[in-house]
Amino acid sequence: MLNRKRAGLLGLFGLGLFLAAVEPATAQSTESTITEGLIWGLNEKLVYAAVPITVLVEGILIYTVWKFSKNDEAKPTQENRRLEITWTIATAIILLFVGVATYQVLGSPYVSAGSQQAIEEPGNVEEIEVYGQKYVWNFEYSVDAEGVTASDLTLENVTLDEATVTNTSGDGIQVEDAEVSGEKIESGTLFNGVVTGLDNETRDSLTENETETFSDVTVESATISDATIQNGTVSSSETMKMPANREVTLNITSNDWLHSFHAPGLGLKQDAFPGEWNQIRTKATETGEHQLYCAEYCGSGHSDMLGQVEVVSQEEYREWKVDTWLEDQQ
Ligand SMILES: [Cu+2]
Repeated sequence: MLNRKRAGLLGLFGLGLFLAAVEPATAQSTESTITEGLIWGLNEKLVYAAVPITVLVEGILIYTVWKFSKNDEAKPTQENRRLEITWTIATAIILLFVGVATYQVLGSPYVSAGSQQAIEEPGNVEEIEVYGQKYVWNFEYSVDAEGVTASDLTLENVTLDEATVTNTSGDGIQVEDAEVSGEKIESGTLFNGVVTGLDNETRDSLTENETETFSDVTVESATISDATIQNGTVSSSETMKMPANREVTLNITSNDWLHSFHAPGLGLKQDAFPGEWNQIRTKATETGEHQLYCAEYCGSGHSDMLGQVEVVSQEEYREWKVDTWLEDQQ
């Protein structure tokens, strides 16, 4: 037979156990991206609203069972207007809280890309193209970089379309608007190149630092220094690089059929449909490596459709892109 004191202690012990059980769910808010922070923040708010309600309801239930278990005759409850109005209003307030808190998160552009809500820094967004395909993830990045120097690198077939060539006698030729393997170099200096399409007479007639514009000039086996790369692209497979502390938009599509980009460690998930582009907008708050999955059953190799998301510093990200771009030119 339980007395009141024992029942109270038992109740407290049960409450402690329950709180210990829900604690891990609220403690996981590590926030490696703004998106993840928003999602876990909402989860935390809802858990803190749900716990007191659960304790109250279960408490009343247990108390009622204990208190009235020895009644031989069940008596009907009298109408209690005050109690009915109280629980109606309390429920409305709780639902309103859940609705407003959820809408704030679901309406955020970091959770629902394409949302009308304003974003923190609208400019300076890094865009990465994501292609799902049986059974691998491929990524494409754009390269716009200044001051790229690769003096030990040999470029093949540099086409100077409407280029401005300055004869700097031995210091290399300066180029503007050059095209390297179909990619544009805004300006730079080419060394050691064999210039074709520019006849010797014209070249020799150029005095030092004189500038002339030519079309269809080709430079073979040249090296490059201090170039500005514009509209270049590089790609990677399985591992996606991503800069930290910078706005990122992932444009996601599929080359064959349904897949789903899912990086739970970053709080990111979006379907990949062929012929359509879905977006994820986010900003990583720290560097690190995260597992990437395909979260849409896509065939026999679905479980092997794994990848990595590497969040690196902005400098490392830029360097990686430029190095990869230069390697691709060789
Ligand atoms: Cu898949």
